[in-house]
Amino acid sequence: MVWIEGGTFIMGDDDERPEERAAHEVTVEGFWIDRHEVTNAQLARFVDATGYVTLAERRLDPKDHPGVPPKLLVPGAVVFTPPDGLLNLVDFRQWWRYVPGADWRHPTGPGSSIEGKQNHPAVNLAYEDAQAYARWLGRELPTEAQWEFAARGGLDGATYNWGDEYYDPVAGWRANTWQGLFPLKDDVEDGYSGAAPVGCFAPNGYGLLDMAGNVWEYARDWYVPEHPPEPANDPQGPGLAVAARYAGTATPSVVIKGGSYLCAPNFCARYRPAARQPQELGLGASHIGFRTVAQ
Ligand SMILES: [Ca+2]
Ligand SMILES: [Ca+2]
Repeated sequence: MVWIEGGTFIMGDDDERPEERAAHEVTVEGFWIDRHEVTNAQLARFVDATGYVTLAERRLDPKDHPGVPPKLLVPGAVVFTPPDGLLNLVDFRQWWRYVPGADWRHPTGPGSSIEGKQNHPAVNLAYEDAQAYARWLGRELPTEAQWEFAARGGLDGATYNWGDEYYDPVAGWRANTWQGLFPLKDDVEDGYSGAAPVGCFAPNGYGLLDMAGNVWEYARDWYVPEHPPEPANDPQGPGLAVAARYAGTATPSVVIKGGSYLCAPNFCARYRPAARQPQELGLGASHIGFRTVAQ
């Protein structure tokens, strides 16, 4: 882990997507954070030691899913599948599939495995799985403020973790993202199609790896579709009640940060520290992992 000295920074970005507004000052205390995304090898140690079964491996209880036919109550995760053609860039069902049997040991479903991928980020995990791992180590998931502060690596106000230019021909690619036309064709100019082993790209100013791209990472916070104006300087983020009010449901989504190998300039471009996206509870995906923090 890496010690991050606390400090005050500008969280959010007024010039990018609406959900990143309003940019506001936040102060975080010092904390430890994992240098890299939690890997398959690390998750395996947790599972071996505790017998923990991830959500994507558990049988689904019909009581929790009233009205869903039993044959659809099969555990799995959401897996990216490049489409042959594309009608629009709105309907994500063209490139996301719920795959029964997809879990952290089977990243793209039955028949796939993590053999030779011990240093890849663990994926297809639900928020509660990530939290269970963190708590086993006496840690937590980072708050969104902690995560964003750490991602910026001391470059307060920069668009990217490394500066203001997405691509510098001299420095080369700084993160595992998607080059070419998403979701049809990944030109793989950065050398990696899909997730890469952790730490294939240069660290940020705090020595942290893959704080942009590779896989998204869970933050601890509930998601609201903007940074709430009050309290402006609360590093804990909005509480459940506030997020539930925004979401109109008792179980709002949580925040994910950092973007992934699927983020492309023509689509989400969320490989920026201010970028954020909601992820529903109880569902893992092939482009989402996590890292932990300790006080
Ligand atoms: Ca890539
Ligand atoms: Ca990442």
